[in-house]
Amino acid sequence: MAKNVGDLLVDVLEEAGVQRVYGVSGDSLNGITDSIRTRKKIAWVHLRHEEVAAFAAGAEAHLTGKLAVCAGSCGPGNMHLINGLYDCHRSRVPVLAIAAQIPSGEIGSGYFQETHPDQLFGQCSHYCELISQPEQMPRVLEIAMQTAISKRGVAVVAIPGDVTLRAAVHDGRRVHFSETQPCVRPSEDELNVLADLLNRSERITILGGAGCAGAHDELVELAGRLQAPIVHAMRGKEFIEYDNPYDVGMTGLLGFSSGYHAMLNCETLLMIGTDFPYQQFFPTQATVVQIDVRGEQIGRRTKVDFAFIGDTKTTLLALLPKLQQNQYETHLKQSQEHYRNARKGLDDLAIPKSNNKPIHPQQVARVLDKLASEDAVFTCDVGTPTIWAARYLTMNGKRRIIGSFTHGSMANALPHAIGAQASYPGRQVISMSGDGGLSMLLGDILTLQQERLPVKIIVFKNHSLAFVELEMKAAGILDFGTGLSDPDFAKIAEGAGLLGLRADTPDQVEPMIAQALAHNGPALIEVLVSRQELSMPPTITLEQAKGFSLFMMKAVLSGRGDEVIDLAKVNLFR
Ligand SMILES: Cc1cc2nc3c(=O)[nH]c(=O)nc-3n(C[C@H](O)[C@H](O)[C@H](O)COP(=O)(O)OP(=O)(O)OC[C@H]3O[C@@H](n4cnc5c(N)ncnc54)[C@H](O)[C@@H]3O)c2cc1C
Ligand SMILES: Cc1ncc(C[n+]2csc(CCOP(=O)(O)OP(=O)(O)O)c2C)c(N)n1
Ligand SMILES: [Mg+2]
Repeated sequence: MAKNVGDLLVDVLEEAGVQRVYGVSGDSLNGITDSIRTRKKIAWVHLRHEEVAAFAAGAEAHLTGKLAVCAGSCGPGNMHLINGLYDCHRSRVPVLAIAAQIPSGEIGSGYFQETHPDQLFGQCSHYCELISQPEQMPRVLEIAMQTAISKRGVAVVAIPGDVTLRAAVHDGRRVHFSETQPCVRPSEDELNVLADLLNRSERITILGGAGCAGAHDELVELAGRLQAPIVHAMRGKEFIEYDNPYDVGMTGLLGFSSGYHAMLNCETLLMIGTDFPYQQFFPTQATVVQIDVRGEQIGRRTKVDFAFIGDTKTTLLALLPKLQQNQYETHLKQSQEHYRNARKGLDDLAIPKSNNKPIHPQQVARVLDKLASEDAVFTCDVGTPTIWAARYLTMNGKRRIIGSFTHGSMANALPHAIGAQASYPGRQVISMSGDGGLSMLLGDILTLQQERLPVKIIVFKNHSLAFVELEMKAAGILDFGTGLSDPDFAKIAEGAGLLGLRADTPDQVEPMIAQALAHNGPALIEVLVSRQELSMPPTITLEQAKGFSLFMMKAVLSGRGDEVIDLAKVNLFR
């Protein structure tokens, strides 16, 4: 049978190594799904909501580093992809979205389900084009794929259903090359300037982020040479924290006070591969150096005195031979000591003091960390699960963490877990879900059973949108609209074909998490955790706090009820 445009589209994806397409089917997608149906190398992952499809593709791309694909039918079908695609785009993971379009002859008539995907997706993609003629295929698709991969982000191809069913004009893939890997680094002269600056500095702190992926050993060697504590930003945690004697924790509101102080006390701040967004946590006096592979990232967050464009690993390999051993140890030693104390403070909070309710969420996260496998993939919802993941999950170079860290969308954890599990069927995947987050995209709990994905969901059931409640309290306004009248999630899970468990007291936490992790199939445990784990310290009056959102404060949530905000050295409200 002659090939149609839909077949050609699937051929190209298959040849490029795409193994699955996440989506919800629809009339306008028939030309594509019908072609996928007959394939052996490419699968259709059938979800209940297209937003989940986009998040799932994002998780796959995050873990594999390769192009992942999602699809939605015309109008509302692909519109549902948008929030998930925003997340992929802002997290810079390569994702192709196929947005089916209404019949080509109807475009512009206000037809049933008519939208304009080429305009709708413009803000969350690097490339977004309509294929209106078979002649454009596969060139436009290949440009989209190439753009998503090389610019890292989303590319969208909109294609009317009738076009996918027309005879293909061209035969197969036009481009045949593997992913390029250029070495990008500053010039020799620039490296000499950088080396000279670092060789003259005593108190140096490194702030590293996700751009340090793949450069762990070089980063540790650099820190040793410079006697520099390494502070990490959230997306750098999985690449920087492990096997790293120089790590002094994360900075930011959810970070460690040690991370904040190591940055505050330095004379030279060396930012490497980070876009840590909160300006108020940067030092004002230090000389700031920034290394990033993207020039447009330089100076976005703080003043920068020296800028260098380069890939972290390539740049550090070229820089290291130029660096002398820094003899000044005090800054590093003090930062490490501060980190040990901060770490101990947080660890103490994870030990249950009695078997009384409610359970502290820190205990849950700590037990998860202890029982999870060597190469577990954790996903965490935006809300307090992000705090527990940041503080209690131990990384080791094999474990991974996925969250909606840049876009900050609720309900990401289950969808991300679906994508992680679909791409790594044998791996342990754990979703740290909020009760608000889980219920927002609850429908896709059904996917776990249908697609045979043994994801383990841990629900932090605090009967509230707790993170927002905390922000309201911090802003000095009465919390409103944050209570959740929760269902029995364990029963819902049982009804959806999962193992459903419920932990009410601290002594049930460990055995139940162990049972869920050992279960041969998907499982959900709801854990009744305290609602107000982190509240404002009584010493801050409403009047003082007014007008400050938590993220505007120069403060780190310490985690202790009486001393919750560990104020920075400078007076917070001066
Ligand atoms: C509720 C909530 C609270 C949060 N609180 C905190 C907090 O307290 N602290 C915190 O740190 N984060 C927090 N975050 C996350 C925060 O919003 C940012 O997403 C995060 O800090 C960014 O981490 P990053 O700099 O590692 O990654 P990114 O923002 O992804 O930046 C990576 C940088 O590396 C560059 N890069 C990529 N590849 C390379 C390469 N090969 N070589 C060189 N450069 C490269 C990129 O161009 C980019 O500039 C929170 C998120 C949520 C949802
Ligand atoms: C889609 C979306 N809606 C609203 C918000 C604002 N928001 C951030 S965290 C949060 C609460 C999350 O509640 P839950 O999942 O129960 O987690 P908790 O903080 O209670 O642990 C809300 C409403 C958001 N980030 N994303
Ligand atoms: Mg909640």
